[in-house]
Formats: sequence, structure tokens, C-alpha cells
Amino acid sequence: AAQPTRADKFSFGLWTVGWNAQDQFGSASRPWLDPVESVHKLAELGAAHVTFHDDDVVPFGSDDAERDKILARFKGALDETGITVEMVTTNTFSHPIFKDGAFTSNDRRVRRYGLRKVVRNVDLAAELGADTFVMWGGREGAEYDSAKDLNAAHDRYAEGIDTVAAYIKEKGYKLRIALEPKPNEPRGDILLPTIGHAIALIDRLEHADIVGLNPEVGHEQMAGLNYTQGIALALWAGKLFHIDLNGQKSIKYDQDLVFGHGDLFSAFATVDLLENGFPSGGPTYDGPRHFDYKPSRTEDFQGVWDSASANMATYLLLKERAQAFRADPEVQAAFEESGVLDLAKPTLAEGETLADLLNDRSAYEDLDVDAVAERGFGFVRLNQLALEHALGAR
Ligand code: 3MF
Ligand code: MG
Ligand code: MG
Ligand code: MG
Repeated sequence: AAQPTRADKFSFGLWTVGWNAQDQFGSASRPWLDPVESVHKLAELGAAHVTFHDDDVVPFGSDDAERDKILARFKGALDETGITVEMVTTNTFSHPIFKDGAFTSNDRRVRRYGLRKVVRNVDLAAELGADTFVMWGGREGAEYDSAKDLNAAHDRYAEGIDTVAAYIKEKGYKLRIALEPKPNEPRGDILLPTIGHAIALIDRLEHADIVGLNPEVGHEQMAGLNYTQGIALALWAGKLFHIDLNGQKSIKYDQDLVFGHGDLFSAFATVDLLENGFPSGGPTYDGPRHFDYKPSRTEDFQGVWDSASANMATYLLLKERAQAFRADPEVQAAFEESGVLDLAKPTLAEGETLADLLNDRSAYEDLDVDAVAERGFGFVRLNQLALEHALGAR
């Protein structure tokens, strides 16, 4: 497989490779990794960036002096390797204080503490030169419908996000906020469960201009949704600020497998969109290719680094296949035949009004609907071409 380079913009959360592999049913099977070691190793493997939660680098509850010391050492690793921090996020889910959420906890003391923790970390994100500040509200939700005033919960969620966004603007930071939807786990139901829900909330914000999305492959697939379609909506809405790539095998617990180790053919479609854009043009994604996966609990450190490399290798292999797919004249002809390229044509002609359409007998009264219904779209053949390219058989 091709060797990743910095130009590929591969990025890893320090909580991914660093994870100690503790799960609901078993204790840790590896120690947590020192973030400094992860930075060095990821640099060696070809990554360009790292991302982290505050607590991934500075243990929860550290005082200012301890925090400064740890951060100085961390920055040293960044300087030595040339790795940069493109995104920072806040852990508002691990400590029991957040058991009923941060921005939407029923306890106002927790909401105020959560806001302070986030804002403190926004300053760090800006200091480290990050572009994106991710908010995954993993504990913002409930197990029981009677446990939350859901109207107030959405008010408080919006208040929290807008307060942070206003602070970013006031400080003149170049940061943009990216919300990360997830349907459930650890809460029974999480607020903003999908990309669409999150966009609906963003649209009502005062500072919507700097708030977008960080969709994760597995999170959409846990809800049985199509990730490529989801990020397409986010792109269309101008809201695809960041991505979490990983693998998931259908509707079950959050697996966080290596990218492509879940639904591989869906991963092909995702890379095709990210690398080649929409068939008829339109908005494109230019941000980091960020992996949010977990090295399986079965793996030793060799397995950890093999899995980190596997994310990048799989992405590059799929990129190569997706490029061949688009470059194939047979595929372009199949796009044409299937009407894929026709969809970019507006339904009303330029200057045509709805009144004109209502007067166009050929569009309705005189249309031979049975004849039009006879058309075959050839989607299966097109899909087989995609599959053969994905398999490297063409
Ligand atoms: C959980 C997640 C999170 C978020 C992270 C913010 C621990 O399922 O995906 O990872 O990605 O908190 O980026
Ligand atoms: Mg996940
Ligand atoms: Mg996740
Ligand atoms: Mg994630």
C-alpha cells in the first residue's frame, strides 16, 4: 500500500491509539499511552495532525502549574515532530459530575461548570493553532422520557453553544465549532442524534455561521443511516467542518473499528465523495482526514500501530480505486445513462415560472406516463462498475 505523507492530512485523536481498552465488561488490556509517545509514533507512521480532549493530555483536576508543565512537554513533542493540532475537544462525559450531561444537565451547577471547562479548553485550542473545536455531547440525553424537559434541554444546549461561539468571536479566534451527532451510548438516547437533527438546531443559533458538524461514520450507521448521504447534506448546507472516520458493522454498540473494517463498500462511497466531490460539482471537503477509531481490546502495542496504519492504508487504497472509478469512460457513460448528471439541471428552465409549467401540457396532460415509466435507470450496472473498481478488478 502507498506510504501516507503529510499532504494526505491524516489526523488521529490521541484517545484512539492511546486507549487502554477498558470496556463495559472487562478491565484494561493495555496501559494508557503517553500522548508524547503517540505523537512521535503517529509522525513516524505518516500522520500530519493529532487531536485531543483536554483530559487526554492533562489529567482531570490538575492545577494550573501541573497543567502548564504537562502542556510544555506536549508542545515539545509537536515541535520535534512537526505534527500540528488541527482540532481540540472537551471531555464532558467521563467524570461522574457529567452523568446527566454538561450543557443540558438538570443541575445548573453542572451546566456552569461544564461551560467553564469548555471555555478553558477553547483558549488552549486557539493557543495551539487548531481550526476546529469539536463538541460531542455524549452525556446530553436521558434513559427515561420523564427525566428531561426536552424543550428546556434544547434551549440550554443552544445557550451553551452560542455562549462558546460568542466567546470565540469576541476573542478573535479563527476556531469554528463542530457538533458531533450520535444516537445513543453512553446515554439511552442522546440529544442531536443525527446530522439532520444537529443541522436543525444549528439553524436556530445566533452564531450559526461558525457552528457546523463533525459527523462520525459509526454514529450514523448505529442508527441505520447512510454516512455518505449524511455528509452530503452537511456539505450542501455548508456545514461539513470536520469528520470522524471509522468502521461499524450495522446497528449495534459503537464499534469504532478501523476505517473500512465495517461497511467497506459504504467507505468506498465516502472516500469517492471526499476525494472526487459530487458527480456534477458542488461543495467539496478540504479538511483533515481524521480517524476516531479504537484499536481492538485484543491487540497489543504492535496491533495498536498496525491498526493506526490500517486506517491510512485503507483510505489511500480506496482513494486510488475511487479515482479509477471516476476516470473510467464506461463509468462516465453509465452516469450519463442513469441520469446521474441530468439531476444537476434545474427542474424549471431558466426564467420559467411555475405558471409556465402549469401551462405546459407536455409536462402533464399530454405526457405518456406509462411510456416514461418504462425507462430503466441502470443503477445496478452502475453499482457493479463501482464494486468492480472498489475490488480493483478494473
Ligand atoms: C464517542 C466519540 C467521541 C468524540 C470526541 C470528540 C471519544 O463515540 O466519537 O470520542 O469523537 O469526544 O471529538
Ligand atoms: Mg464511534
Ligand atoms: Mg465515536
Ligand atoms: Mg467521534
